[in-house]
Amino acid sequence: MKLVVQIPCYNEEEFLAAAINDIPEKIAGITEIGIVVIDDGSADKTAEVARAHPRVNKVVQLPYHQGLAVGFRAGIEASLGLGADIIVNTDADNQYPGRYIPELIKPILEKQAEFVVGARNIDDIEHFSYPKKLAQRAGSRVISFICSQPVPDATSGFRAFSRSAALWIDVIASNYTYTLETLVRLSSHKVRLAHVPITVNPPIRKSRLMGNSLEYIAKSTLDILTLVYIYSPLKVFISLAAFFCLPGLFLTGRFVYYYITLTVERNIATGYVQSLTIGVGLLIIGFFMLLMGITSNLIHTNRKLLERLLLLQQKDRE
Ligand SMILES: Nc1nc2c(ncn2[C@@H]2O[C@H](COP(=O)(O)OP(=O)(O)O)[C@@H](O)[C@H]2O)c(=O)[nH]1
Ligand SMILES: [Mg+2]
Repeated sequence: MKLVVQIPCYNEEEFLAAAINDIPEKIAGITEIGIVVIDDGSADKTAEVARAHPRVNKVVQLPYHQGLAVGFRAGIEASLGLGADIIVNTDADNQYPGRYIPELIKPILEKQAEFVVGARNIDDIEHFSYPKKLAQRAGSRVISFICSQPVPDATSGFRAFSRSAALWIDVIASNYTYTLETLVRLSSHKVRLAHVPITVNPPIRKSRLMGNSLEYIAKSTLDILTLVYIYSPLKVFISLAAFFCLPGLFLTGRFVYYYITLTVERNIATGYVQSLTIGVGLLIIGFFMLLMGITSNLIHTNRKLLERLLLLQQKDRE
């Protein structure tokens, strides 16, 4: 059973060696441990540090800076190429203690799950600001809703994938993070998900990914919205159709009720033309939302077919 630990990096010459040294050299149930470092066009000596480290098996060097999602995906391909049965993703700043790796991969070794997330207790993390904690919790709730199962820590970068789960991985909705999309995508393919509680090391530098809490919240919200309409378009457009159709029906019904009870039965002239105009307008918008939902669901079905073709292509390469 071969484990490959991948570390996506951007300007990590200072901290990378410590993160690699923290990875256990022996793990029960694992016969070989490989390490892949992905250098995403760093301006410093990240790639040199990685190549000089005796435990690193492969350094993937992207020709220019492309963002964490691209680096993560390149790492998954390289790890699969090295014959990994299990892939662990971790950070170069040694945020996730290497001693948790055996626990992280345990559900995969025991065939209980194919995808395991190291879940931090967000409330206990002192260096997270209050808005960041709020955003984390809200994000995890929305992702739990989309995935139809509880996801306690949706943005943790400490994860383990079985080979079969890793074959499904792709990131199309964001170029700065893979964390949310892998959860949504793999659970849409019924990959079994598990969560292992972990603690984190205190930060040794500022986040490379997020400048401040506001940026974090804005980017995560945009990511979640993109994921919802890519992966659950019917839910989005049916909700929008209901949002317009329900008041539309009410207003149109109001007009019809008064027209029948007053004008038809008692011959009293009634107004309520505004209700009719606005009601019909809303119904028309709602109807178009429904059509959009059907069209986007067809596109969604096509995407699923493409994903299946990509999977077959991956399997063919093996
Ligand atoms: N490939 C790539 N990796 C990145 C990029 N930004 C951050 N990383 C890596 O992603 C991991 C997490 O980054 P970090 O700054 O610790 O994010 P945080 O823990 O969410 O604050 C680290 O290993 C970084 O080197 C990027 O633009 N490209
Ligand atoms: Mg970090």
